[in-house]
Amino acid sequence: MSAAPVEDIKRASRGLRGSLLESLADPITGALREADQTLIKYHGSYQQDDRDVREERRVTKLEPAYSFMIRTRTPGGVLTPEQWLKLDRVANDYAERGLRITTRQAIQFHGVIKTELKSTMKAINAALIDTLAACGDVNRNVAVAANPLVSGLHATVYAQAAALSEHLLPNTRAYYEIWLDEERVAGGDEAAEPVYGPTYLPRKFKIGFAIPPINDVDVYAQDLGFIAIVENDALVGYNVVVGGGMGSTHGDAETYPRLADALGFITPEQLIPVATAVVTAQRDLGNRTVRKRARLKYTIDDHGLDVFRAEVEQRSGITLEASRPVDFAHNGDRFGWVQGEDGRAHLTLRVTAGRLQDGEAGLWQTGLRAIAEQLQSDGSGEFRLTPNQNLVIAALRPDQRERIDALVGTYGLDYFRRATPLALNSLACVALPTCGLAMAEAERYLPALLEKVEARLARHGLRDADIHLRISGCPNGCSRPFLGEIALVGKAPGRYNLMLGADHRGARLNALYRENIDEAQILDALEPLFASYAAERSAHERFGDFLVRQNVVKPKPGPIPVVLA
Ligand code: SRM
Ligand code: SF4
Repeated sequence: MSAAPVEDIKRASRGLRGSLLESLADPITGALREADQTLIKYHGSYQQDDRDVREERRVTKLEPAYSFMIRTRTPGGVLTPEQWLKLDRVANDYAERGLRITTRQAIQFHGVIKTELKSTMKAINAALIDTLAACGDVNRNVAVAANPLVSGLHATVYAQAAALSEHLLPNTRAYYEIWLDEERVAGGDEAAEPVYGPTYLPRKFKIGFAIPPINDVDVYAQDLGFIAIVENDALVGYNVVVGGGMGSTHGDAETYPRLADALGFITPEQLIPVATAVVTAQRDLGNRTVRKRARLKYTIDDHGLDVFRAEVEQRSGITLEASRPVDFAHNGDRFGWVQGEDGRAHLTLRVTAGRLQDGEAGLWQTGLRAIAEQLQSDGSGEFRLTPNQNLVIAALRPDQRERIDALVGTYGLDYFRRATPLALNSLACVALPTCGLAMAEAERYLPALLEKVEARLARHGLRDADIHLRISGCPNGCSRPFLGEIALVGKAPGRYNLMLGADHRGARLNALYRENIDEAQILDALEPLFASYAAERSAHERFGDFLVRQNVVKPKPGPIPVVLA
């Protein structure tokens, strides 16, 4: 697809204003004007329609059931209890289907109608949370390891990530004028954008910070990743990795998932200049003609890693040192209670597909409201969203544990105690009914799929096998499926590509095993593999590694060596 229309919209937008005000004021339709549908993304919102009723409304000649998804900018997913309560209120007052934790530690609201969009934005901002640049061709929400074990280090890395997120925000005042009624600054429409320039980036851009040994952010899937290097319990710097990304298009070999390459090592002080140099190099070298080839991963493949590194060094004035050795244990979360090194306690809850809504699987919204109120009255504790769509009730004093445990039990939020490892580590993107790009179900199908795969595992004594399963409704890869030991990638309603053989550390992509198959075929394809895994695996050998060792699939080697049993 040509990128020209989007480039033109950005250039003509007068600092992302476009005709959003006119679109919002138009009472005839629940939609925005076409160009404004692109521009609103930079304000953190997508126009969508309810795909469950699309056909029925078409037949009855009604316009699609338009509504808006809104995504927060919450670097590292850290929220105070006060902020939680305000976002919970937003979900009740304006949205459908509760709150949704995303794979980049944001909260999404679905189903907000156009006439309530501005009130919703105001209510989110009243919680001192904005949505600016949560979507669009800019730096997105910065992901940060939620690992609660290393409290001091988490605080340091989080502070750097939050500062970088602020540094890379667009300068435009449009957001504040349109949603928060701030006065237009006299003398011009466009604030200078020293980092982005008038057409912003060629494509979305994503940054993640990992703290080994846990790779919960899937650092190799980021455009720009920082891996904390710790010596004697202190942060000495970061390994910088560039060019990760998941998105691809079925049948288009020009697009592919790719893991990030090592750029080199930097000290903490060098973070902002190096990150800015990577972003501006992508701004200037990225493909602005073919949008599907516009991500940094393609810029690096087109120009070569060495050329890109030289560009970053020249722009930042910093020569990167050789990367330091790193290894990761896994890319999942640590569930249950852990005691941080500073004595604070942290409880990680499993949230299936990130959806926080009252239902048979627990009173998630009501229960978390009660917990937030408790933290508020205790004057201690915070929430951390994880990049695996889970929730940490973090930084608690030891005396708070019992009260929080009681609330977790009362509202049925203790699924993590019963769930199989397969269920604990699974990821699903939103897909239907809101995602306009979904080809198959993901979030809504995950619970049923898990039950069926668990039953097949149980037949081979593998109920407790720790296997990472991911499902996405299309190959854009929002649940980072190409890093799943087992992954289903939507192809058509009820049909998926079955991908196998990633490792469990986020350091090796999987490979296609069977194309365009339905549920029965998926289960039948997995069953003999479970049987041979049960019979022939080596001690501690993970499912993905086993499949590679057995030549069931032949994925490309990843960025850090894997020792196959
Ligand atoms: Fe995503 C587009 C949901 C993380 C790759 N993503 C979308 C849209 C906005 C559909 C659209 O463009 O119309 C989805 C909205 C669905 C809905 O109804 O809410 C959507 N993406 C999500 C979320 C909510 C999935 C989730 O289940 O949590 C995640 C929000 C993250 C956030 O808070 O910012 C989400 N998306 C990701 C990730 C994972 C990550 O960033 O770690 C990826 C793969 C990494 C990457 O970017 O390569 C991802 N989303 C995409 C792509 C493919 C981009 C590409 O390079 O081709 C698209 C389509 C596009 O941009 O054209 C997309
Ligand atoms: Fe939508 Fe595809 Fe992303 Fe799933 S992976 S949320 S179906 S764009």
